[in-house]
Amino acid sequence: MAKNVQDKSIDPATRAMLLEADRAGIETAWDRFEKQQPQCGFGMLGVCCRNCNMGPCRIDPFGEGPDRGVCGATADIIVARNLLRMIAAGAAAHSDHARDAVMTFKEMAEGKARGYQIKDGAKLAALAAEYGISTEDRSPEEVALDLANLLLSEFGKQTGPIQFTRRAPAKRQKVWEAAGIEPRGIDREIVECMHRTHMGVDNDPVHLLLHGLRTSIADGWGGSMIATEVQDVLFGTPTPTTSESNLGVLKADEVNIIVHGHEPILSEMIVAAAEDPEMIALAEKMGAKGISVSGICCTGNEVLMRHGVPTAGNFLQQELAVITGAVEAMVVDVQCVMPALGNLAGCYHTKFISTSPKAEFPGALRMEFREDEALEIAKDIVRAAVENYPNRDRARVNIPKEKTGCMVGFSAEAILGALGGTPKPLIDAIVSGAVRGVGAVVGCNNPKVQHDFGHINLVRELIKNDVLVVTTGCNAIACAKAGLLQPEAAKEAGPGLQAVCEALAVPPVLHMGSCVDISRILVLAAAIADHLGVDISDLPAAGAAPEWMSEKAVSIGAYVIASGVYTVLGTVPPVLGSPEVTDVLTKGTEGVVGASFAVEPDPFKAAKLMIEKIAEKREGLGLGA
Ligand code: BF8
Ligand code: SF4
Repeated sequence: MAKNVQDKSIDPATRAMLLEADRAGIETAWDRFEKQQPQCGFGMLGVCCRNCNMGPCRIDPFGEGPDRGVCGATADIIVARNLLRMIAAGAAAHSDHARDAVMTFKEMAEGKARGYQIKDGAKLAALAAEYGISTEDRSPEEVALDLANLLLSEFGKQTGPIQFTRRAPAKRQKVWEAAGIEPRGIDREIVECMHRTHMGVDNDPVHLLLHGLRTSIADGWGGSMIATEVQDVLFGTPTPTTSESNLGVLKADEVNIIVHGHEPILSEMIVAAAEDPEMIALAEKMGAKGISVSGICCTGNEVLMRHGVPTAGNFLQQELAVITGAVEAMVVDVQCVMPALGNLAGCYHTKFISTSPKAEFPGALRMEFREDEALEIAKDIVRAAVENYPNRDRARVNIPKEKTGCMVGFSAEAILGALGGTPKPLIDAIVSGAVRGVGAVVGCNNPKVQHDFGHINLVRELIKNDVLVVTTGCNAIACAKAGLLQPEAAKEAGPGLQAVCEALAVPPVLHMGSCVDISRILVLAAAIADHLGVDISDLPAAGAAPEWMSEKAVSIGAYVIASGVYTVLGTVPPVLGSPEVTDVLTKGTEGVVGASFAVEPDPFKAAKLMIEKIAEKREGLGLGA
């Protein structure tokens, strides 16, 4: 049970809900984490293999037991293969999300997905130009159909390159080409990961890891970037807007619907359905003052960025939202949705509604979502939530008071727009030293570390040292809750960054979106590098994932270093059982892609590593450390 809530999270709303869980005798991820202790030592080191039925095999890390599996695979081979499979799974998750977004886009273009439209025609035209699609005398839908088909072909094509990889600086493309890691089709690279890691195929750790980088590039500059771009065309490219964050956004007197998961294809429609006068009238009939939608995880980030829909919290708060007793429906699609929610929802009046044909959960009410009747189905879902309002047990409602304002919506276009259409003002600030560099801080929560502690302390240290922070995913939500996404947070920044933020009236931490939107950070980095005529690896920039847990984060980390950005991980990846793999990831990749990983659980030390790297890159550019 939730003893020592202080140790579990730095977030007061989370602490309050953990105490409430304790009182109610309800188990959360933190309790299940404790029950898992001690976690499997072989698993943590990455030295167990189940890739064939001669196994499972494991390597004795102390050198006393077996040093190879039945087939002869060493710790180095096993660790590299396991890591490759993590990258494959992460790249698959982002890219399959992208595929569904493109399928919806295609159906929209064909007039089959009623309810979806082209919201950003300028972006459609820009993408058409990028793909060489003629726009002359053609309707936007005709152009969109051609674009959809070409985007879909990126998944299955057998030879490269993926078009969006051409957005990388020319020098970066050459690096990939020289290393033989320029990706071909997205699906092809992921399938090849599974092939290579099958028993008896690729058994060279370096060779395996290089393919991991190639697959991850197909994610970052492929699948994830496609998801971001298509979603922008369909739902609009985010522009700065304000909202609120944390569990205090839930309303005591309104129907609360939480959208959780990753695909705005669903959450956009739920947001629209909740604004329908018929639904609002029904809510009033049920005794509620209205309908309030809020988000958890990245689909929350999507609707936060585009509509200012409040975020109720990050990954580890999904169960806590239900424990408030005030949620009529938790509507989910794919990724980062804990299967524990079914049982938990059963202890409250909350309807746990699953919607994706791909993702079923025990204890979920299934309301499958289809693009052809999107708004109708979304209304059915909202109606189910509204009709559940009278079942709310007021005696069990406990909504924490914490909610914090935030400014969000910093797409690459919005950032460049705020700078007058060119990265030059930002570059000038970097050259002058007012802004030392840029830190990209992203990723999950993980009960292995104190919730939000790594995120917030790392970001605070960076801005204090005049490093502008760009953020996505659950880090962005942590920053929102801590007040770091407000222009007033500039007061916490060093004098140079503070002055820049005050001049532009922006926060020192820029929310760039969901995890697929890390592609926005790549686009921004490429724009800055191109402006300077250098490679991304020359820029005074560093990345971090202080509390990462998901396989998607492994793919992200891999493509960030493959793009040339040094990255610090706050939780230890399962690779330490292989000295060779550890060495390649922390040093060897430097010689291949100009960047490597570091592992540093202490956020203050992690910030120092990033600041040192930024200083090194500044010197490299002749800017003075
Ligand atoms: O894609 S940061 S816990 S919600 S995996 Fe999941 Fe991690 Fe959050 Fe978004 Ni990203
Ligand atoms: Fe064991 Fe080799 Fe089979 Fe893995 S592939 S389970 S190491 S025999």
